[in-house]
Amino acid sequence: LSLKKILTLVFVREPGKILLGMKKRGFGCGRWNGFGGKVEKGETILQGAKRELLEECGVSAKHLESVGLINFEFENEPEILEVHVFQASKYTGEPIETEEMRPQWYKESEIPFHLMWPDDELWFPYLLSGKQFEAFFLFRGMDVVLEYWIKEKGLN
Ligand code: 6U4
Ligand code: NA
Ligand code: NA
Repeated sequence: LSLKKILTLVFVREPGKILLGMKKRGFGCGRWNGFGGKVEKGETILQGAKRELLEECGVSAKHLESVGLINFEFENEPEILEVHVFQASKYTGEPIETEEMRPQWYKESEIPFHLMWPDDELWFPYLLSGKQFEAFFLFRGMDVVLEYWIKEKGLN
């Protein structure tokens, strides 16, 4: 029995802009986020990432680039969330609202960090500048980061 849950998180990019989705239900409800979810049995992480992007906003990624790997731990909870973060700059389809997400383009200079998971503000600089990263966050509830580290992938 694994205490690690594998999840994906995908950001669609255009020059100077990034696509976020308002999560309408479930985990992270009420926050702007990337698109993603649990990787299912029998699919690869990349397949899971593409599937969730399509299910949640109608966008088909031609290619996903790996940008980060984040482990989340929640105080007093044994389960670790391993979130694989990707970006897509080649895709087909215009973003559409679904039952789970309301998509909206944001300028990179106007990202609504106060309406996002609090860790996002800490690692978005890596995403936006195209640096691959690895990170760890320990949360108390949904709002407080108790401990964290972030490092550029391949550096110590
Ligand atoms: P169901 O409803 O079971 O189908 P599913 O879409 O598979 O759900 P969901 O939406 O619960 O999974 O996945 C959670 C999403 O939230 C993933 O894309 C990862 C992301 N996520 C989780 N914790 C996060 C955090 N602290 N900061 C962040 N994204 C987080 O930026
Ligand atoms: Na999801
Ligand atoms: Na899912």
